[in-house]
Amino acid sequence: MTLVLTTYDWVPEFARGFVRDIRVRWLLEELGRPYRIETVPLRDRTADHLAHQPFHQVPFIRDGDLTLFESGAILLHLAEGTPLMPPAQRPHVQQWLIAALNSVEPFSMAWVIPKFFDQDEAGAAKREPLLRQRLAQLQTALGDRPWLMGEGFTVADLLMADILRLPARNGLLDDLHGLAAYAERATDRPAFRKALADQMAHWRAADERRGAA
Ligand SMILES: N[C@@H](CCC(=O)N[C@@H](CS)C(=O)NCC(=O)O)C(=O)O
Repeated sequence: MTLVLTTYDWVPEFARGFVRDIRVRWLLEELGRPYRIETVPLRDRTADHLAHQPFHQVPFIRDGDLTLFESGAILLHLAEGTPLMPPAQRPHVQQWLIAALNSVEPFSMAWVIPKFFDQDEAGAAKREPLLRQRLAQLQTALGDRPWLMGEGFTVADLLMADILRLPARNGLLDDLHGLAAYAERATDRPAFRKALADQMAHWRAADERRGAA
């Protein structure tokens, strides 16, 4: 049965390319796993949406009989048994994936919310030093390795690199050359490019449907 990935039916311009279904699309492209997209309304959120995602968010997936929300849990589930989660490295891949979610993303979000959602530059500036500190620490931990596990790209790199995209785009990696190169290496992968192009096409199609309505 084809895996179903659910995202919003439409989002405003500033969120495009960053809605977290991108992580799942990216992994599915890396794995060459077919999937189709379904949507839930962003504006008039439904009870059916809440039944699949208790915080009324996206993404969530349906994989056969299994329904899963939380992008991290979805990535862990899909990567299991694939080269993106080598069995010998499993505990450390999980460690870095959770570090991405729990030790890096919260600092990024604490800066993203004032900067992009609230348009509060002073608030964002207050959060920036802590985010910069985390990013510098991450660069030190990465050292000279191409990927967090060494030679092989894993699902932990996929998630970490996705989380680095907004800080990178806004110049926060400009002085962190090793980390910037890591993020670029990851997002240069054909699977990411395809995932991003597909997500952007999804929003364009949503605009067209709105225009036609
Ligand atoms: N921890 C959740 C966060 C999901 C999340 O923040 N989704 C955003 C889209 S990227 C969303 O649904 N935002 C709308 C909202 O929070 O109401 C995950 O990683 O899946």
